[in-house]
Amino acid sequence: MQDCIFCRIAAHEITARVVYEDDEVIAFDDNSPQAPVHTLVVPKHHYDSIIDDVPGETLAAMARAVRVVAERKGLKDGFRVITNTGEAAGQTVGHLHFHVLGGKDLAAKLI
Ligand code: DGP
Repeated sequence: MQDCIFCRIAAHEITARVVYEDDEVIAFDDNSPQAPVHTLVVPKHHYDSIIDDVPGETLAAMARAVRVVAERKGLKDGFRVITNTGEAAGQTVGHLHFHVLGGKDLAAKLI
């Protein structure tokens, strides 16, 4: 989708700080970080959100990318993965993405 910012990042039309990339997935640092580590894991194919009939293979590729991001960012003590779904949840970019958050103590709060 040409008007989708994450599709454009996945196509390298817009630059981002890429942490990991393979044929299915790109992971890059969020440009408005909410934690010392805040990286987004994004499928290269466009899905609006987690409820958009996402193939299991894509979800598995995203999970593998989360693990690589955690390793590369040194999140050995733990981290949080969330995916906002819909406007009421605060989803602002309509392309499926996992937020990987860490680098500080997140245990006290739900989000
Ligand atoms: P959400 O609100 O769950 O849809 O999260 C969208 C995130 O995407 C938000 O934390 C900011 C980030 N973001 C939006 N546009 C860009 C961009 O152009 N580059 C990068 N690196 N991050 C972006």
